[in-house]
Amino acid sequence: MESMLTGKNILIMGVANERSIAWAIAQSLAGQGARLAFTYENERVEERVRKLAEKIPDAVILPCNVTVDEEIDSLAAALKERFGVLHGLVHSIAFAKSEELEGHYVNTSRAGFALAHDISAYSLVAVAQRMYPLMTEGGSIMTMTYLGSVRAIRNYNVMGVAKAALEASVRYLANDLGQYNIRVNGVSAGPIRTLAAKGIKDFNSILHTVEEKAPLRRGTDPAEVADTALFLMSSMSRGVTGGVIYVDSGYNIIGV
Ligand code: NAD
Ligand code: IMJ
Repeated sequence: MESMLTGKNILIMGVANERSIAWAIAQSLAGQGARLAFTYENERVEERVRKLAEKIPDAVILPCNVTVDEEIDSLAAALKERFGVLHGLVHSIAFAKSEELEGHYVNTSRAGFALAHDISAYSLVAVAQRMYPLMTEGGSIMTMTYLGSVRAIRNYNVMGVAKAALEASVRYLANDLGQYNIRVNGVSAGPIRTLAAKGIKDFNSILHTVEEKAPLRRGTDPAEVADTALFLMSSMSRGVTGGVIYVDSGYNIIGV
């Protein structure tokens, strides 16, 4: 059988190490024949990203700190040269200062709010505006989000507000880019032990609560997030845009 993503060129942003959700997604997409480009945030993670990406045949590896417009410009130029046409974009990037991820949201600083929104929400717009002109055969853009966008979750604080902006941004981008047959969606994953979960207070107890209360009575496996990404990157999801798909063992539907 022909693979689902044969002939598709897809950009993956947000691999930091082998636990990154973006890395699970990359493996799923590569397994279905996609040609992949990876970006890394800075030299600190470059070596690790190179080591991982080298496992994938023909992978392109490029730098991109999403807070720097010129780096996104250069990325778009490099992809135009290497790929010509782009079919998919996976955005799996978030950051807030650790001091904003504990205590009360009411104490959020102006600078902390701005930084979290810049990296975690605006970056999707900044990247989409430079990549959609390369999606001349239509395309699929996806980002990663979390339940803290719609519920007040302890310690998630300014990240929750940034994810709410990100999800609203998905709707506006979907409305703008639909005319070019470019779809834009979010995947809301349940808690997963990655670098972005490291040092988070009570993470263990949150995982435990999900395993106990979620309809499927278990946590979220990055591979199942990755397979939803595969669906979104493929033509199987051709009628789906502007939405958020929960991959969280059903936890989000639970009341008391
Ligand atoms: P991760 O730490 O592996 O990935 C976060 C990535 O963001 C890293 O690769 C990091 O390099 C990148 N990044 C941060 N600042 C950047 C910048 N200025 N420029 C470029 N890249 C930058 O952790 P993860 O859990 O794989 O997180 C990926 C996404 O999934 C995030 O959007 C996160 O909010 C979301 N998410 C995570 C969970 C979870 O429980 N781990 C649950 C739901 C959603
Ligand atoms: C993050 C903080 C607080 C509670 C949290 C999380 N819960 C979950 C996460 C319950 C599941 C992980 N998550 C969904 C994120 O989006 C994480 C984003 C993040 C994590 C860090 C940790 C290290 C740091 N800055 C960060 N910025 C964003 O310095």
